[in-house]
Amino acid sequence: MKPHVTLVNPTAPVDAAMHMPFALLGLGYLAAVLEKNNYQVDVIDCQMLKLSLEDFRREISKRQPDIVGVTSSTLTYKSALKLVKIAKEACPNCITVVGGSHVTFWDDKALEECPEIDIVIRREGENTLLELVQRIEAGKSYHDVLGTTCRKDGKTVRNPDRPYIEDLDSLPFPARHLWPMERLREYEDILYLATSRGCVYWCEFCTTVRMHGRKYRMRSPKNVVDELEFLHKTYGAKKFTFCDDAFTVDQPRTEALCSEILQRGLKIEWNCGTRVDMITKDLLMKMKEAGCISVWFGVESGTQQVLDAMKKGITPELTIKVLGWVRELGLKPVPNVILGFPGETKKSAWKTIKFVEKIAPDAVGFYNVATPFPGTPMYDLVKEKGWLRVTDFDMYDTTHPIFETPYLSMKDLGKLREGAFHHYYLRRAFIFEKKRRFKVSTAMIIVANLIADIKLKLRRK
Ligand code: B12
Ligand code: SF4
Repeated sequence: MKPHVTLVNPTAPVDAAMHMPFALLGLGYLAAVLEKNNYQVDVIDCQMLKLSLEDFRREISKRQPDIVGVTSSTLTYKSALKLVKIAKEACPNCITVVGGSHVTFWDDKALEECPEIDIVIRREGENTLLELVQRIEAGKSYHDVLGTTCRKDGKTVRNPDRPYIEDLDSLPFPARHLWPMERLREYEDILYLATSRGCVYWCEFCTTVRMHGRKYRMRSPKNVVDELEFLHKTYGAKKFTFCDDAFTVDQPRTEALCSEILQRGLKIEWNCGTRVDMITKDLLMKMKEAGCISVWFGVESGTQQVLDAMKKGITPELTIKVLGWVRELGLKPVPNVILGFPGETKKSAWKTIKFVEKIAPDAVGFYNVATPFPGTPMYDLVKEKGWLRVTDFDMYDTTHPIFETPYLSMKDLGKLREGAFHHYYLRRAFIFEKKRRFKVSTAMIIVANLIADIKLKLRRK
């Protein structure tokens, strides 16, 4: 009989800063590949359904799958382990598999920390999971599948990596129909898609490039626009986010993608993220013409010294120039910032905050706290230097300080981040007041921000 697979998205810790739920692309692709090969597959999205552990137990008991696959980032790792344990209790004969950006670099430890995990799938999961399911169906051994780590004869075996999928067009579109799409779209009327995998840079803090490879693999413009059209026809979607880490690495492809959208007459709005050194004013103009309204940039820092330490490969001058173009063209720039990277001082952090206010005065900067995710050189450095203070992964949501260096304490880093937001909101309130346009919504944002700060302080005590 063909195995029945249930894929699971764990909940994030209660206090973590979280995004609106949506149909996750990672699980969506895995499900689509299994469906294409005629396996029965379903999804339990604990985050979206707000399921408690007991709710999950009931749900998985009802379904009794043969294979349970749980995804996990660092933030959801602990929650994923709890679900795997429950799945084994509720379906004692099931095989449990975990995958995602955390366990890829925590494979042996995950097997050690959770005896209920049978197999860890590292990096890109589609072909590995498919082979595993096929082996299980055929009753064959699955201890030597490429891209997995598992136990054999009481020992942990890390099988060699599986080569990346070269032809991304060969993948089916993510199986979004396994999520209650109507309900999801009540949260947010935006659909997410990914047009590429991997990156050509090698930033010290980044998990993605170590997950998906230091090579930019991309879908063809035709394949991407086919998906846009499909989503438009199926769900009536008009707003999209491209989740790629660096959407414009291949500029001719981005241009061709825009031409394809225009040629097919798709009236859509979209946003994307990229690097400042991989975009031109002409390309931005073309993107705007094709429906782009906002671009997210990994600005990271306003000081060259910290950018160099991050191995980011950009300069503050270039960031000023590019964000200037973005605003000039009437697009919305979203600067993403990392405060507290090793080498950061209070002085450099404030320089960055002021820098962000200068380059994007109307946008709230995304001030992340430098978080050492396993698998990154930043994690190795922080461990090696003895700077790591917080080992509870529930705190790795990029808002909580996790380590301190001789140049910056955790307390100061926390204060800097709070300071950055206060500065922004107070400045904004001031501007509104000046224009006599101070709104209730602005006041509410300030109050919400203050409450979040108080919560943060209480947690730190
Ligand atoms: C979209 C996105 C989000 C979305 C959705 C998150 C998600 N779980 O998919 C939202 C906005 C919610 C989000 C939030 C956060 N994110 Co985010 N996000 C991304 C982003 C840009 C794309 C994810 C994606 O769709 N990739 C495409 C799919 C195809 O790849 P994939 O998700 O890795 O899935 C493949 C494999 O991992 C594997 N796999 C995954 N799950 C499973 C499960 C099984 C059973 C198997 C077999 C295989 C498997 O197979 C999949 C198919 O090949 C990635 C960067 C990236 N390019 O991956 C960051 C990334 C995942 N996010 C990151 C971070 C830090 C966060 C936040 C903590 C912080 C923040 N400030 O936003 C939160 C945490 C949220 C959470 N619940 O875990 C880090 C994760 C690092 C880590 N070790 O955890 C990443 C890698 C970015 C980076 N540069 O380092 N994020
Ligand atoms: S440019 Fe972005 S995706 Fe590429 S390595 Fe740096 S942070 Fe990661």
